[in-house]
Amino acid sequence: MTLFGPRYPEEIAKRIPPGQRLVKGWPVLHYGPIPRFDEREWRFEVFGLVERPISLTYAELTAMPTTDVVADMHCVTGWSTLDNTWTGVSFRALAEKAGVRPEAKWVIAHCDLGYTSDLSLQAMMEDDVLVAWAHDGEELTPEHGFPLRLVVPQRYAWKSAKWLRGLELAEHNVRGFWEARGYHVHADPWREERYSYQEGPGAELEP
Ligand SMILES: Nc1nc2c(c(=O)[nH]1)N[C@H]1C(S)=C(S)[C@@H](COP(=O)(O)O)O[C@H]1N2
Ligand SMILES: [Mo]
Repeated sequence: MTLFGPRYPEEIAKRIPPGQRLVKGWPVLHYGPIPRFDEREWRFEVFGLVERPISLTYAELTAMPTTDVVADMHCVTGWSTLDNTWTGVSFRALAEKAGVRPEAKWVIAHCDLGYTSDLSLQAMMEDDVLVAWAHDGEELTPEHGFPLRLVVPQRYAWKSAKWLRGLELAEHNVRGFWEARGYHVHADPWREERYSYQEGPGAELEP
């Protein structure tokens, strides 16, 4: 029970993780400039420990069977938004298409201009993880990640990498942009996994 700060109706309150507050609208948050999109040279790739590496044009990717996911979003700086509808292709569908090798334990997201994030394959295989190009029925705007972003609803939003260009399957973890700067490898907001000092010794061995 918090004495100060917002009070939410019970239905809403139970959807807001500890230390988070609801915001109006949809904040824009990222490090660095917004990359520009050149459809002729743009490819989305799934590579690394896979049987059949994937390289798709934007038209090919968006022609794949699509999925809609309704999900909440939690930024580690403290803001949350509820009931975002994302449209895209599920990670599971991509993993199946590529044929993930049994040694793969981690997924590294690669973005334009060098941003990366990492997650365990186990976290990525949740059924609400997708690569998305639309939000609430509208094409993503450039500041929110157009033409493509990763969405991992059950982890803090820095894992939902914008301007996504590739997903790499790996046996060993490679810490991403924020993970290398003191943020948690697993980033579950319900466990308040914000900072790397909270990680147990086996965090990068046992997802
Ligand atoms: N490529 C890239 N993706 C990124 C970031 C970034 O700096 N670069 N910031 C992350 C962070 S910290 C958050 S909270 C969300 C914010 O997404 P939004 O701007 O669409 O709200 O994007 C994430 N994805
Ligand atoms: Mo964030």
